[in-house]
Amino acid sequence: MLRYQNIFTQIQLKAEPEMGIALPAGDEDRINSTFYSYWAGKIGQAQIGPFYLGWLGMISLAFGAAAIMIIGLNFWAQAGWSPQTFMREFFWLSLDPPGPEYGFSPFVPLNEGGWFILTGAFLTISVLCWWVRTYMRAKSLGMGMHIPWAFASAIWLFLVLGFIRPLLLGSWAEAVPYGVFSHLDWTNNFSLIYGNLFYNPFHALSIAFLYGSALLFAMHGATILAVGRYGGEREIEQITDRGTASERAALFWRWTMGFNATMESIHRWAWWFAVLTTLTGGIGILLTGTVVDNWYVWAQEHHYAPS
Ligand code: 07D
Repeated sequence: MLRYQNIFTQIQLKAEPEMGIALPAGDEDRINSTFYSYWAGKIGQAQIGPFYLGWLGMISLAFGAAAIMIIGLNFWAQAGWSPQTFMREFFWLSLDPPGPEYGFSPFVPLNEGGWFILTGAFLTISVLCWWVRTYMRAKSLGMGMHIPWAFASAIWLFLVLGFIRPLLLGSWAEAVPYGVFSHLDWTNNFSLIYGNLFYNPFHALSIAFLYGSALLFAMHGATILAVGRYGGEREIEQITDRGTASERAALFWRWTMGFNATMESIHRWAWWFAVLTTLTGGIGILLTGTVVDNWYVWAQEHHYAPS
């Protein structure tokens, strides 16, 4: 069957909704209603839906919403239940972990960090259910597991920061607070306490992959847009043809830097850079305070910083 496939079109088609491939038997938790959004059509597909929610999606949204509600209500209580103060002080409000006197005990009075532990538990349930959902939906569509594994890398850093490292150090007080400026202050203090995080080689690797991800994304996005007039966004279809958008895109990089990634490999480059950002980041945070107490001293001992 002939299908109109260009998702970057300027023309917004409004016809019978595209419902996609049939779901496997026994996998029918789909909300089949759809609608069109003009503004969504400006940046991608105008058709919204069908959604697949299912039990995992519902559990995830419920726990995620409960976590955000707990954070919000704690903020509001700190603002003396005044909406104006809540808005004005929003960036400074914070839900903090229990103090060091509570160690890693799960039984902490709510107003002394109990809410923080509950929020972390709810957020973790929410994020893990969403992960299983990405796994199940990818399986259901016969896709590879690249999205769930990339997401798992981000969840690894999230769990190291909020759970695994505090567990290893036996103290909730090590966890990152929920708040805009408070979490920024936490990162700054963390760096100062452990002797300047710039000397942690895993932080350095994480930065290299983060910056590298941005660079690769900019290069790839720009290349594909630049050959859009030749249908460059139909990347894989064009891979074997001559004179196509793909060939021009590849030639551009070969001429300017002597090497070109392929239409397939550029996505592997991007995937690995993104995944390694949080993978190396999590390793760096886990080592801090457990294996290494002062990164500057560590760097001096390893002839990485001047003695
Ligand atoms: C955080 C984890 C995944 C998130 C998930 C989301 C929800 C719901 C909702 C709460 C992003 C789950 C949650 C869905 C949430 C509600 C309501 C991913 C995350 C699954 N640094 N630094 C990094 C730079 C300095 C410090 C990474 C640059 C100073 C600390 C990155 C500089 C100090 C930590 C990076 C710089 C310092 C980091 C983050 C420059 C003091 C970390 C990667 C130029 C400020 C984290 C190893 C990322 C890390 C981290 C960049 C400087 C401290 C590469 C560019 C010297 C403590 N820094 N940094 O993708 O991994 O995060 O370190 O100065 O913990 Mg740094």
